[in-house]
Amino acid sequence: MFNPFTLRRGRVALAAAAVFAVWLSTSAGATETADPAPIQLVSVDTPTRDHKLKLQTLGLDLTERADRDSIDVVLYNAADVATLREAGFTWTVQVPDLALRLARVNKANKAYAAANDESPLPSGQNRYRKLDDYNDDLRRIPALWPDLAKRITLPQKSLEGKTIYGVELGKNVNAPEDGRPVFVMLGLHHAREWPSGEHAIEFAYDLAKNYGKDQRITDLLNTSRVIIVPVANPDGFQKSVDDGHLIDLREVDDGGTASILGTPGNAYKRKNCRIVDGQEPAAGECAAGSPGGFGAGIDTNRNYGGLWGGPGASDNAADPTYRGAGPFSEPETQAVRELVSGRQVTTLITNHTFSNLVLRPNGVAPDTIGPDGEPVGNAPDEAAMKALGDRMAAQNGYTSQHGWELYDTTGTTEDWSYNATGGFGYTFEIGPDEFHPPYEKVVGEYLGAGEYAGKGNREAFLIALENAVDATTHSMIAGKAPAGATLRLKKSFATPTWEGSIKDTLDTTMKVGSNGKYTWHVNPSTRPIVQKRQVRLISGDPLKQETYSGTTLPSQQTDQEFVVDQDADILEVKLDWPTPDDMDLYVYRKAADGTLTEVGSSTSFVTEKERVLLQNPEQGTYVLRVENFASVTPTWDLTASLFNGEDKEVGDGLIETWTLTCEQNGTVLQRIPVIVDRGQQVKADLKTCLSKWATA
Ligand code: 0X9
Ligand code: ZN
Repeated sequence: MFNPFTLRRGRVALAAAAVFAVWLSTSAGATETADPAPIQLVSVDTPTRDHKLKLQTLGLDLTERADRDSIDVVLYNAADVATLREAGFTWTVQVPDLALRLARVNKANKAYAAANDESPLPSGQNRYRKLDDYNDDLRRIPALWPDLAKRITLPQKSLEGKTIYGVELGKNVNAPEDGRPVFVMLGLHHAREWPSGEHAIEFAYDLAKNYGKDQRITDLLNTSRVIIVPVANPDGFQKSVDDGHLIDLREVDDGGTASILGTPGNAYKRKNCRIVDGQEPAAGECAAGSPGGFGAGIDTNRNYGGLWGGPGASDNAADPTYRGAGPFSEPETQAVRELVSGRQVTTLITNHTFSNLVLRPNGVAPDTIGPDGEPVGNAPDEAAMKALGDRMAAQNGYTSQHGWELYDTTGTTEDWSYNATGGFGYTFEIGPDEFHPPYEKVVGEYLGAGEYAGKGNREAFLIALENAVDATTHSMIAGKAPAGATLRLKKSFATPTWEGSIKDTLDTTMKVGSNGKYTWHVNPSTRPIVQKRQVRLISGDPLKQETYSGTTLPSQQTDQEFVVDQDADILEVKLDWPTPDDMDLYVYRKAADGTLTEVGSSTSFVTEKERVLLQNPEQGTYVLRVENFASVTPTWDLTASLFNGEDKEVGDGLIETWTLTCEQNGTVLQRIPVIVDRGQQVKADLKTCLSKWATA
């Protein structure tokens, strides 16, 4: 097996927790050889979307932290550095040695815990939890609030056989389902993103503690059920957090003589514990991992079924975004799938770190041609999801944007859950710049700090929960039915993957109350993915067209001016060249003083040609810039055209139904189809069921 650690001369093995190695320095100032290259966090210069997309093709470990001109990337070894350099990128080092950084964070965390018996968090927690701590909390919360909270067990165990626990909260939580809408919060899909679990479990404490004291929270838990699964990837998280806590490079800061040294082990592990597709990991195999713990496993956030296998997910098992052998091949994603398919989840948040973002569907850009041959477009609920995302992001100063705005992804949690169920779904990327920052920062992100004091993710989560109960953002079915009857809403359909489809079944139940009336908060009967979506397409012959040819040497650029001298719906700029290499295209608006503002750039991968589309281009001068990023063949053709546009509805425009059944002891007494749109309330008195029930 590959040994992830390199022994340092003059150091003797002292202790090993699992396979995480710790060494004791026996001689101060020993000459060190064969040190493993430190794991670094760097900011790669990516001034255009094309650079960003190109960076994504290199198999490196991209974070979500980016600004207009850069993306943060984790570099694990000399090979990663070489990959970046050979692709022509430049970068700035943010954290030169993540193990050292972790040693400092651990030190700060010890000091924080020593100085604060309790933090101001709802639970008073003052340090990062380990897996057992989460499992203790998931027992403790129901023990403390037995009528309000119950522990739940997800229907699948992790690959290493760990039970995935959650907690369900709501008034009379132990009574059968009574039609209240469900809010789901998930943490720790990615092993190293420790705050994502902390915020989830703290929200559970927050709700439980404040029920009956805070009117807003009381109302929310009277009218909803909240399901919180803080650790969706327990195998990976355990490796990351256990190794991370061990790092104690104490001589680095204080110059002590005896030093405990370690590599980061799995502290920066991202994925799950699938080492070989289709096989369960052997004992200890996952922990042995790979340098930094990053290589091994499947990215659970690329393994969901929605558009599985499409852009922004890798088919290479060594890559950080490895999608796995097939949609939902992993028990951890299957567990979440079954949870979400078995309840009416009207709003879902999946927590990650980092980059201070609130991301909403879709995971790929609207002009991406989807598996149906049409542009994917925006989500049909874009306006409402944007409004909610913006409101949540404002509580912590986060940026609210589409998932795809930084880089494409397919197979993510909310892209599946939203498109399969219609429940609104968001990814929170918690914290500005680290996977697991000093714990005090985690406290601040939750409660809000500085100008966000008293808001923070706590307030954002409460806003999300308010959305979950707000019937105008989902659907309702109500009517008369026999007291005590089980009602079932069921729907089976094909969820498109990138190259085919998988069968999904939503199957949810509730029990009719003693008054013989029911009100069921549900998701719309028609899924977003089959609804019509608006896409603006080119119509007719060009109003104006210019073609240019040129030559640009590698790493050089050529500018070409084009004047928009009439009203047009669309400006299309196309760049073509003879061989499948990489040329990039940028379009700038030229101001009167000659300054250039980028208004578009091409979005292609290495083997595709470049194309920019601008809607309603302002009249004036545009600069079309051709950059030879890596192409050996420097000749190109450029075409700029003005067109009238046509708004096209794409998508099947299907109307789907729920099948509503009324059951007595498992026997179906009535079955009806129900069509209900978002924001709509449908009345369905189950008269046949009532009459049969009476005689049964
Ligand atoms: O890449 C991911 O899975 C998420 N970011 S992270 O750094 N926590 O790994 C983002 C998922 C959704 N984001 C996009 N569609 N870009
Ligand atoms: Zn993540």
